[in-house]
Amino acid sequence: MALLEILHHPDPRLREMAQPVENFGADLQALIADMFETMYDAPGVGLAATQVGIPLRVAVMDCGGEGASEPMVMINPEIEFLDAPEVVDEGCLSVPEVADRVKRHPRVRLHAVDRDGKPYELEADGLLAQCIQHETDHLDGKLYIDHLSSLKRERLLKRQRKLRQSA
Ligand code: GNR
Ligand code: NI
Repeated sequence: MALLEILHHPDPRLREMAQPVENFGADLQALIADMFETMYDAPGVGLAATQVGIPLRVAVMDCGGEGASEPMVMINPEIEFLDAPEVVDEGCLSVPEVADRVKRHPRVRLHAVDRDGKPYELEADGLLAQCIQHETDHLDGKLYIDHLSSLKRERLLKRQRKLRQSA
């Protein structure tokens, strides 16, 4: 197991379109183990392979609330939106120090495969639904700040620069 380096905006590797996973062998299992270790260490509730410089469509998540750990692996995800988007607070390990409000769908149905390549489906709401959308965006080379107006995005990044200078 190893801790992986989490890339920060504006690293161009965060903008790559990740490729579907086709090989579910030992390399993938090792990557997933390292991603869980890196996510829990950060700490975060989700991590996409894109964030550690691996352009494959795999993400790990643990959105279990109240201390209940619920590790999940999502590979080659497809999302069905089940309702209209609403404003929620969001942050990202690749855009550290700041957070802002974006629109996400409160309920989604996820179609994905697990770490062994077996297809599964689940309906999610709350933080898990938000995380599924956030991580799938990463796999498409998108960040939550892309959902902000350019004015709000510039203000956020300026606030981030100030926080980092004073740190
Ligand atoms: O740890 C994280 N918290 C979070 C909070 C609200 C919405 C999304 C997230 S995901 C984030 C970890 C991360 O950057 N995953 O890509
Ligand atoms: Ni993120």
